Amino acid sequence: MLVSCGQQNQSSNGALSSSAAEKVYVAPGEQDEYYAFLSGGYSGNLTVYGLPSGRMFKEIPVFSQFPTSGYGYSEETKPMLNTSHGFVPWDDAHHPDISQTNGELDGRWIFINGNNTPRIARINLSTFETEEIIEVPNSAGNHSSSFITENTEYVVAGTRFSVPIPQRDMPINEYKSNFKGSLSFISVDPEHGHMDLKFQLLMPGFNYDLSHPGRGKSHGWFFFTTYNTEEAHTLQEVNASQNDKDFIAAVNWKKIEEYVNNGGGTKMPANYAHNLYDEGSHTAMTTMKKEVLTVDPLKVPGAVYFLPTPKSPHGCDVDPTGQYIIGNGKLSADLTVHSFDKMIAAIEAEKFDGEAYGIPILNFEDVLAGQVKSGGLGPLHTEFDGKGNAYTTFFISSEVVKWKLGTWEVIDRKPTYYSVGHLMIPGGNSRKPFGKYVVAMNKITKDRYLPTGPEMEHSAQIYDISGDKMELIYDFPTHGEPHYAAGIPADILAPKSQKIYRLDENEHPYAVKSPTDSKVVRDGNEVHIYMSTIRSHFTPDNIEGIKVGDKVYFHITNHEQDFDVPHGFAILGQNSSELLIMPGQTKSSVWEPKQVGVWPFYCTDFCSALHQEMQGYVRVSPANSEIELKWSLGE
Ligand code: RUQ
Ligand code: CUA
Repeated sequence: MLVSCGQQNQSSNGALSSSAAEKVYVAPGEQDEYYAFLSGGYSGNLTVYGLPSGRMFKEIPVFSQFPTSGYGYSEETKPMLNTSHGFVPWDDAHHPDISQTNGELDGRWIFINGNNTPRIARINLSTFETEEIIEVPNSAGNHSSSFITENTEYVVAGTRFSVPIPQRDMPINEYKSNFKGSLSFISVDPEHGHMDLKFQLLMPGFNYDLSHPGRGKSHGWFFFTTYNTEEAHTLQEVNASQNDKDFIAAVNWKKIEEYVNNGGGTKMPANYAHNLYDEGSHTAMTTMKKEVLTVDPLKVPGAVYFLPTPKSPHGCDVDPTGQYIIGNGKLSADLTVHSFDKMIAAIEAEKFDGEAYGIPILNFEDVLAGQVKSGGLGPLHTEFDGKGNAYTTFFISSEVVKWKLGTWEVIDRKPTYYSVGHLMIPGGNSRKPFGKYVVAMNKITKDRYLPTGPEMEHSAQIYDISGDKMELIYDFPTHGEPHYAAGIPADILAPKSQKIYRLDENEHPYAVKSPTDSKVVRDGNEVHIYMSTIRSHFTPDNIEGIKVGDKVYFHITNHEQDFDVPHGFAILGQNSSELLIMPGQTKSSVWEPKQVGVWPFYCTDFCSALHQEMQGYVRVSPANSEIELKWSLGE
């Protein structure tokens, strides 16, 4: 810590004394080498950056309403935010993970978890749009999520807080041995990516903090760190730190899958939302699911084991070979590395050190591969470069420590500014990492940027890790609070990025394929306006016959078929956001005029030299007026 503080004072020239500036400089017109997707934490979103430039390309709305695009405000996207608790337009998103094939990034989708109202989202990596959100029942603080198995068979979601399952009214102090922790395995359809909650493992009432899949030799297993094995229900900061060791839970999901496929498990009533966005109609639909298949681990012998791990471990990371499982005890200085081979040998020899709620506990020494005497404080997360090295973050001593797998020796350490949480190497959670850069995501910014009042954006730092020693080369502010991130080479994603939606493939029920089909239809007090738009007008742009008390739906189809030419739409007094409509897309907004008058609407996206002319009027008459519906353009 003292070392890092000493270096900190010289950091302004420290980082730039080498050729650091050159290493991050992506000249105007040039493109970055990697995409980095940073979770937005309490923004509920996902942000897209370029590496090494640190330039932010886009914010993708996921669990939060987003006026910039109208996500969560438009009629088509509102259903994405439905849950069993009603419309929940916010969440806390932590861990993005990119889909894989044979343990390598395939760049089809990225998944991310919502913690607070447990949900998992899937984002399409050619449209960069959220396509699906599934709620996770029987979960609370969905934190050990959303990590995927090496052929994207499952996206896995573990509960952080244990709760009564099913939920019921009971005294809090009866937590111990009554509350349970659910680990959910959500299958992913290999062709379309559609998610389905296949089974839920009901575990003892610990906190399940983080998780990662086995890979290579350990494919078929999943590992979860636990804390609060004390099962304390109050003053956790003291009461959940009593045990010298907690566990990593090793789950053989292949075994459970087989059990379930043979009719095993118990169906339990549940209530959770499954929201799916349809590409053809550009519209999301919610289905409420009523049942979940639960599995009692004791009914599947050989499926779940506990690996003792010191001291309230946080991160749970698996190296690219699948051999080493690293548990970072956040209250311990040393890192614990378990060996998959040793774990299997101990299981086969049935060498157990007792059990917890019937689940066998392995001997710490039997499964230990080694310990890294890190010299750091507060280890949290580990990533890998694919060259036999691991990189671990230390929150308290604010540093990244590089160490060698197998010999456990520390090779290098560099300070972060300050209090780093996760770190990310593109592909660092796969069989094939791209070990050129590591991005550290920090919790405290303080003096790094110009002050902006009491709150500063969080910061991220890029280190060049191509040599033996890490080199800090860049520092940039982030959006929300990024926890984990996922990176991927640009040449996997960029070529398949979608440019437009084809108008002839638009299946939206209110789409207007030709401006001559534009119309206004009244149905009681509901009015549907079928509108089209192209540079630089709306069709129609004058509408009369609307009355106070009407519910007016604007359904707008963007007739552009050119890359990067969205049009926007907003009308005075609208109780939601604008819309941003992509070429070929139809989007809808509701307006309930409350006052008579002539109200303007306009395009919100500066789309052409005549963008300011892109406007129209709606005449609103008293509720009892006899004015006929009438619409026109150019009359
Ligand atoms: S967490 S800073 Cu939400 Cu992944 Cu460890
Ligand atoms: Cu269309 Cu501005």
